Amino acid sequence: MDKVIITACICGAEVTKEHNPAVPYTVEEIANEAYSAYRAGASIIHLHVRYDDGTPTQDVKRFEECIKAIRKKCPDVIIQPSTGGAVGMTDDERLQPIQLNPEMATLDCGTCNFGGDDVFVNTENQIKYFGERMIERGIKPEVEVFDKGMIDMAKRLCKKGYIKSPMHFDFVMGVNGGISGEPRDLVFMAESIPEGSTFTTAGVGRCEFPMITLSILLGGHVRVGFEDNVYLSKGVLAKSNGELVEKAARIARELGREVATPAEAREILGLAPLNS
Ligand code: KMH
Ligand code: ZN
Repeated sequence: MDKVIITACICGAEVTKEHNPAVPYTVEEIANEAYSAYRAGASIIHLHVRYDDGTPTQDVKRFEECIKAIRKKCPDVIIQPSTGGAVGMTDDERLQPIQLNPEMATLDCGTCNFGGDDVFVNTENQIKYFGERMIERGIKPEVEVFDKGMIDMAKRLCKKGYIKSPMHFDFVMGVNGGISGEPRDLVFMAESIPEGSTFTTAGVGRCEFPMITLSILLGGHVRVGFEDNVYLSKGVLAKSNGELVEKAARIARELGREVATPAEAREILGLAPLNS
């Protein structure tokens, strides 16, 4: 089996310092959290950014500042901006960070309830629009799916040329409105993607560590971080994203899979080597 790629989703758009005081908002906090994750073994940083008061933003200048600050501390890490942003943002608002030509970016492949009255909207035409913009710029999408039907949508749009093959999926398990985070759900998702695809798994809240453990066993990759979960174990807040990554790396090694470096992650995902 390939080595395990660990993605750290260090900040997200919804989680706040009220949930965990270590959630980063400022450029410096975001860079420090990325560094803690990188040092612990993360080769991809899934990036949302905030203004200093914690408000989520897709502002390209703020992304540029954060990416520069992360690059200084983590020279070879893969930075994967979110194009999901926060619920309610417009398409072009969400797409701003792709102007910076990152190696990867997320491509959300369906609409779902997102807790309370929130609906995260990704219509078929929106997904096509986002997919085309990423192809134009040579950006590898991480196909983010919150339910099985979204895998089917991605497969259809891949056939039509809106997403390049082989696809790399992120299964987000346990969102209140998406597929739940039971083992059989993840097996179902993993068995539903086209041959030759790769996948990573994220589990929300208490699903995080059970889901990533199963993902490692199934030959997948893993995502951990404050965007998905702020606890290291039951009732114990993680002091940093690095602590969550450390635990993921420990589980991977215990299960006989080594952790991929950024260079190895690029090879597994078919990304160009750095500075090529
Ligand atoms: N914040 C969520 C509404 C992504 O990054 O692409 C969407 C999200 C997905 O986090
Ligand atoms: Zn995200």
